[in-house]
Amino acid sequence: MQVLESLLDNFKTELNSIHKVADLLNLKSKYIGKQGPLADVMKNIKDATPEEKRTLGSKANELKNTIEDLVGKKMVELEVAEINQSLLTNKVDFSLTDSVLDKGLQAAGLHPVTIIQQEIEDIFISMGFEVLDGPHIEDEFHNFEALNIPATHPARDMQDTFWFADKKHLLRTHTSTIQVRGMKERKPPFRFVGPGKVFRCERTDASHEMVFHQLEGMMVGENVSVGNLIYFMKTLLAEIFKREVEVRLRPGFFPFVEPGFELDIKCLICNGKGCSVCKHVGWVELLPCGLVHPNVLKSGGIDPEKYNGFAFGLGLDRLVMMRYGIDDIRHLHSGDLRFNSQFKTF
Ligand code: FA5
Repeated sequence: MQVLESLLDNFKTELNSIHKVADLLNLKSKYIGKQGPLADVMKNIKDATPEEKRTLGSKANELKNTIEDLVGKKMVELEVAEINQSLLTNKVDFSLTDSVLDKGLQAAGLHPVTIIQQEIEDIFISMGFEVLDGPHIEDEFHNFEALNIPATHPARDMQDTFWFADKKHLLRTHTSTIQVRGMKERKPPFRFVGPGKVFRCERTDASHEMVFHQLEGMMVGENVSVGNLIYFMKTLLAEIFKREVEVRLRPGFFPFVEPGFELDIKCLICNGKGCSVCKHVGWVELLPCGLVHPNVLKSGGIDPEKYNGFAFGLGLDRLVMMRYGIDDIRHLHSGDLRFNSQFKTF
C-alpha cells in the first residue's frame, strides 16, 4: 500500500519535467507498463489476505486510471504545444518580394488564349449569354449526327477526326457539340457561348494546329435574324480589337446552318497584303456562322416552326494571332517561356 501511495507522487513529479510526446510515452510505460511497479504489486498480491487483496486491487486500479488520465491530459497539452511550435518555425511566406524575383523566379501569367477567352466570355455575359462547357471525348451523335451530318455525309471529311479504337467515340472536332447539349437542357429563348479545346488530325502550318480552341455561340428564340447575328459579331470584334477592323461576310457551307456564312477578318499581320498566315489572300477565316438548320433544332428538342436561331464557331487561336501580331500558330503551344512571358496580365 505504501508503495502505491508514493507511486502517484513520484509519477507527478516526473510528469512535470516532461516536454516531449516520446518521453511521456516512456514515462507511462515505466509506471503502468508490464515491467512497472504497479505490475509488481499486482504480481505479489497473491500472498495477501482476501481483505488486503480487495483494497490493494481497487487502489491499484484507481491509480492506473489516474495515471492514464494524467497522461491523456499531458498528451493533449504536448501535441498542442508541438503544433504551435511548428507553426512558428515552419512559417509559409506568401509575400512575393523583390528578393524572390532577384533569385530568377517569375510571377506566373495567363496564356494568351486564356486571356482572350476570358475577355470574350465577359463580353457575352454582359450581353446576357450563359457560358457552357462540354466534354472533349464525344460520341458520333453529338459531334456529327445531331448537327445534321449523317454517317454518309461528305461533310464528315471536312474535319479530319481522331477516332477511338471502338470507332464510336472521338475527340471533338469542334465546339458545336456544346450546341446540342445546350439546346437539350434549356427551353427557348436562350443564348449561350461554349469555349474549349478541339482536335483535328491535320497537317500543321502557320495557321493550322492539331489541338486548337474554338468558342461556340448560340442564340435561339422567336424571330432571330441574320441582322442579330451580324450585330453580335460586330460588337464582339470591336470590343476585342478596340478599333474598327475590316471584316467581310461570304457564303459558307456547314450542314448545321442555313444560310451559312464565313466571316473573315482583314489580315492584321500583313494588313491585307498577303503573308503565310492568310495564305497570301489578305483575309483570315475567323468566324463561320449562320442561322441554325431546322434539323439541328429538332435534335435539340426545339420546334423549328416556332423558333429559330443563330450559331457561330469562333477560332480563338487565330483571333489571338490577329490581336497580338503572331505570325505562326505553333508558337502558341510551344511551351516556350520566352513566348509565354510576353502576355503577363498581373
Ligand atoms: C467549324 O468548326 C464549325 N463548327 C463552326 C460553326 C459553328 C459554323 C456554328 C457555323 C455555326 P471550321 O472548321 O471552319 O468550322 O472551324 C472554325 C474556326 O476554327 C475557323 O474559322 C478557324 O478560325 C478555326 N480553325 C479551324 N481549323 C483550325 C486549325 N487546324 N487550327 C487553328 N484554327 C482552326
